[in-house]
Amino acid sequence: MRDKLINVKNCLVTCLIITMFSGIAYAGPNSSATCGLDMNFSTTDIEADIAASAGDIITVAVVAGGVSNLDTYQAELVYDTTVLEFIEGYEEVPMSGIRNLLKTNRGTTLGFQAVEKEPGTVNIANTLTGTDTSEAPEGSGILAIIKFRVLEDDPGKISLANVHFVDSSQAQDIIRNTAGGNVN
Ligand SMILES: [Ca+2]
Repeated sequence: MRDKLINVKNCLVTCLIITMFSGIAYAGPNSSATCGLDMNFSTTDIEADIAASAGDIITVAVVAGGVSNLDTYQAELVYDTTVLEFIEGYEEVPMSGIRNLLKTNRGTTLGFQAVEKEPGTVNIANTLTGTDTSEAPEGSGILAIIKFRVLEDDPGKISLANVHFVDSSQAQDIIRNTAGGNVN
């Protein structure tokens, strides 16, 4: 009886260790990366809030932090449709000296998109051409620039959802450390 209990216990410990290791194996190199919104792209500080009135146009930057060999990203901006209207998205604004993070190491990108897939949700995605690790950037930078029209004087918010980063060896992470922004 005692041997059986010890066997059951050993089995439970083994199961626990397997679960822990598979958990570690699943977390890729970007598991601790961040993704946040800078509600005013024209200033260098990252602002979580912007003051705006009906009729104003706000330009929001999607900013990644702590990435490792980033090759591809996808994210959703979820916003209040009563307060905000999506206008357009860009991967960078060269005239303002704003380059896309993916191009940091002279790589070229393919298929940037910022598409309103349903009212209140804009999907952004972008990828490096090829999978050259030497072109895949480290660190922090701009993933997208998104313009919204403010429809009401009421406060509204934009949050990030379904953020996925993929590195140059095709290891994919869901980015859980995200930060949205507020229109006041
Ligand atoms: Ca700013």
